[in-house]
Amino acid sequence: MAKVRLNFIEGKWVGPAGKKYFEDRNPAYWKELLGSFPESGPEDVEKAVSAAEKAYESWRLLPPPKRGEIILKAGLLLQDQKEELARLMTREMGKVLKEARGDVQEAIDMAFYTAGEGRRLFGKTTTSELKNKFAMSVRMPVGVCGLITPWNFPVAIPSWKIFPALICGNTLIFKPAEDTPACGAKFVEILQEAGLPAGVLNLIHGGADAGQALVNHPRIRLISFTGSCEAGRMIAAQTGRALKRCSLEMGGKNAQIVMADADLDLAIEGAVWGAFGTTGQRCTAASRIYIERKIFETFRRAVVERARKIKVGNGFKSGIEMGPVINETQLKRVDSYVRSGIEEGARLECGGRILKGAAFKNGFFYAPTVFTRVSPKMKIIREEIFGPVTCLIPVKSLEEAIREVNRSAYGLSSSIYSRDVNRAMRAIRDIEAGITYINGPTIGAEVHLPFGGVKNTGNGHREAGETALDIFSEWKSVFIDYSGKLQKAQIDVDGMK
Ligand code: UN1
Repeated sequence: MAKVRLNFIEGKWVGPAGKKYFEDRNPAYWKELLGSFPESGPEDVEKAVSAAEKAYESWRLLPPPKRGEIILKAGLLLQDQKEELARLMTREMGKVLKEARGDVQEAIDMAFYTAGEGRRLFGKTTTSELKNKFAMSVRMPVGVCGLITPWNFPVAIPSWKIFPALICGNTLIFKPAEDTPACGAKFVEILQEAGLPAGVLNLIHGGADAGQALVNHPRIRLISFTGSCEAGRMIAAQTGRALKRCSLEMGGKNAQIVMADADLDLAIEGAVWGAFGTTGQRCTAASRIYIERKIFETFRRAVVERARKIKVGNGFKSGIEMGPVINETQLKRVDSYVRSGIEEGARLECGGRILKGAAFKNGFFYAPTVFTRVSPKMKIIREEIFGPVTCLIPVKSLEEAIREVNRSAYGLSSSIYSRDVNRAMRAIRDIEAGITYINGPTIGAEVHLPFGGVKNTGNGHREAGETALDIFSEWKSVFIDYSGKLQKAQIDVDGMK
């Protein structure tokens, strides 16, 4: 029997109050069971909140450079255990091993970056309108935070939330996705090994019930969520009513523009990686490619030819370039989007089917899919599919391309391939997205820059970079009057006296 796993509350591994468990399986070989994890609910969350509140009292007072040292240690442990963790990730969610290593590397980068923040966490000092008075701003922690993370970057995305939240002095309840509980648990073990005191980081496994219990818990001051737009909308409404802080990072319908003056081979390579890397299961994946009409035919032929040749299979096998889709529900969802594209009149250039046969038995594999003749009304061009599906669309000019790119309800990542600096600059200025790449694909953000998007992609926050600190801290303005008398702001205005 596969191992029964537990929640982690106040430094101890404990079972769920409801005594129910869910199974964690390998999407490349569904017969393989990784373990059974707690199906948690409000009672478990309540215990975790109490533990986090208790730990908060001393954690918030620990000097930030000391908190940084624990994060640095966690980074070093992640480095030591990179291979083990990457292998666990490939087994648990299917991405090819090379990419899984990249996912862990992103968390290592985030640890090293955030550790140094312990000696910064800069506020500002400024002037006062009154004599003998000093003014500054400082950061305060928020309190107990609930972190809800997705399965597609099961180590990197938790690191974007956990490390900045910790450096700011918060205590946490972390709920990893139901599809990747083992990676989540491993991350928590590493932080524990790094010396994090009991109760500072609590782990609650489960699905929607556990998530809802976190979102609706009155003593959780902040929810940070990455996942679907549908769930995010609900969380925004609930936290809004409760006047709770909430940062959301949701979908994308990211576009790549290719101008006729571009390095064509580079743009083709970028499109294929952007569309099919991580089986298209990145919120930054390129699912719309706008190509200047003059080069459309050449580009189309090359991308379709490349897509057909992509080796799909178990991410552990050498030579495999694309792993499975995360689970059966998602596989069916991807396929139903493809059917809708065909029904709405788009032309299927390649793929468009669930892969069957001995090599794919017991796994959820989908063929890399390319559509052309797509119109702006079609679902496949408007909605996030989160699978290996992309659309190629001819445009006559940069202006038209940018107009089409901006038609989307989302605005996470974007890219333009062009050798013309003027065009690149216009794209930087005019594309409505949180990220724009020049001569690079839509995927591949680095952790020291803000990550997030506009419109339905989020609610105005940016993770990673120094902007993450603004999610996980509250500003306090401090005024120090050393005049020895009552000075009235806005009233004692004659500074000369
Ligand atoms: C995501 O898909 O949710 O920029 C995150 C990238 C990665 C992170 C993706 N560094 O594609």
